[in-house]
Amino acid sequence: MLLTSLDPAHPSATDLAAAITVGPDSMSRAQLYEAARALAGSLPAGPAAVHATPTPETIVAVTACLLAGVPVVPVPPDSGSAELHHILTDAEVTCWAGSPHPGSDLPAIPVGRRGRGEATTSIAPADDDLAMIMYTSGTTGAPKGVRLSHRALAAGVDALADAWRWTPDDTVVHGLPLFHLHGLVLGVLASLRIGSRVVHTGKPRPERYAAAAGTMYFAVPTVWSRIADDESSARALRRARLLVSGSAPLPTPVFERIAGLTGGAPIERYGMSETMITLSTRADGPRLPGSVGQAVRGVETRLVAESGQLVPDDGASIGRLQVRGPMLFDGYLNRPEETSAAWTDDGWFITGDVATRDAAGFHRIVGRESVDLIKSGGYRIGAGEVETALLAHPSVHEVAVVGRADPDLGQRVVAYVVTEQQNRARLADTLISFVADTLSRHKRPREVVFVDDLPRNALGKVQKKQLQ
Ligand code: MLC
Ligand code: AMP
Repeated sequence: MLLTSLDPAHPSATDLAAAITVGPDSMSRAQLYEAARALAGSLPAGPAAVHATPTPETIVAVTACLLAGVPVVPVPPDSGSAELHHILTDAEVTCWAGSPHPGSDLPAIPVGRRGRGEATTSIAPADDDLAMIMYTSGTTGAPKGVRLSHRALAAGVDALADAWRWTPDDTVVHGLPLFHLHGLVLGVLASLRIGSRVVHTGKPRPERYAAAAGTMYFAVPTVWSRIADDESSARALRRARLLVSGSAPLPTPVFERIAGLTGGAPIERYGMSETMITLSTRADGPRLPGSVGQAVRGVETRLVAESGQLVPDDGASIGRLQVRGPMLFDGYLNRPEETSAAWTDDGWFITGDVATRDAAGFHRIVGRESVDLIKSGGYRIGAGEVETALLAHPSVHEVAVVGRADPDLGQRVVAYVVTEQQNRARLADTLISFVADTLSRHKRPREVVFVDDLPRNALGKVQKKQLQ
């Protein structure tokens, strides 16, 4: 069973007060289990969507799906119309577990209603069953559904328990969104497997992290950078056992400032929705700025040069990072071609990131192969999906979307637009809202730059490097 701490048949099963705290609300382990079981008994068999607001209800709903063996589809609450429609239809969602997204009229099974206790709860999901379909952006097209099995999630969590010496005595604190790997799987489900407590701060604000008493704190680099700028909050984290950063590169000055203010160098770990966390520095190992550490238990990595040769483990030669291990996904939903393109013929997953590795197996992520995947505040945003959204606006003739370095978000979305419209200030605002309302608010461009032409090469391909 994936969520071992909730399993009444497990030898160490005991209740735990305040196992989950979200903002002002807490639930014991038994309260969570009972609420989730009641909902699980009412869920139909097909995939269920969860409107993944940072609330206890979301945690009950996701837990219910996992107990019932119903694939759960976490939906970003800020999803706009086109993205919401895409996720619900692509995943063939049958209902909402818990409250629905206001933009959907699919039936919703509320949390708190007594279940009929029928069928689904009595069927324990098998390890190979699909646990979750998590949507993530590619370089082009609409987001892809990443198919994660119970087995992959369990293996991913167990490898982190090993790397971070994560035990039931820990309390994890974070305020990350509950619709991605970081906040949902690492930030909540891992604790329901390991037996640790979780405090979700609603939003990942420095003062809220400081006010919570945790042993492990999780955040993306944007949040660590904000904590580093808030000295008193940062100093309050001195009592923590581990400060963990991931989802985007942690800049060296932020690493050093956090280490200086808290007395502990942060753990940096690397992963993807498709692979869970595959690389990490260890609780009992060295932590250097820029290093995402070694392969976690069960994972192997290799770095491949453009020539196809393996690059030497000298800490300097750069290669395309490929990984394999038991926590990898089972392919993209409904995308056989993209699924097969994601693996090499000899079974390695192609991450799309480029890296170095030294003789002791420590990796540095140097960047991404494609300029078309943007990481903004830890969110993965495809340039192609934003371009497609903008091209649907009648005033847009041509467009190129890039990620530009941003001191707070790491990268921010910038759209270069060719238009004949004269009132450009107004058009910029219109286009930003247009993307926010169709895709999602966090995918909206932060800037629109109007140009007469896009820079193109002799073959007509847009030269994005000239725009960054
Ligand atoms: C929020 N907004 C963003 C944004 N976050 N815009 C661009 N990039 C972002 N990251 C927008 C909102 O839509 C809103 O728009 C406005 O900014 C203010 O919202 P907010 O909620 O007050 O923003 P803020 O507090 O600044 O949020 C920043 C943040 C948040 C860093 C706290 O983005 C965040 O929680 N990021 C974490 C993402 C994450 O968990 N990624 C993990 C993916 S899994 P408007 O229009 O309403 O004003 C993964 C694998 C792995 O990567 O390795 O972990
Ligand atoms: P996502 O699909 O949102 O899961 O994003 C995965 C991507 O985030 C990876 O392919 C990397 O590009 C990036 N990423 C995650 N962790 C790190 C890290 N520690 N350092 C650099 N990039 C990271």
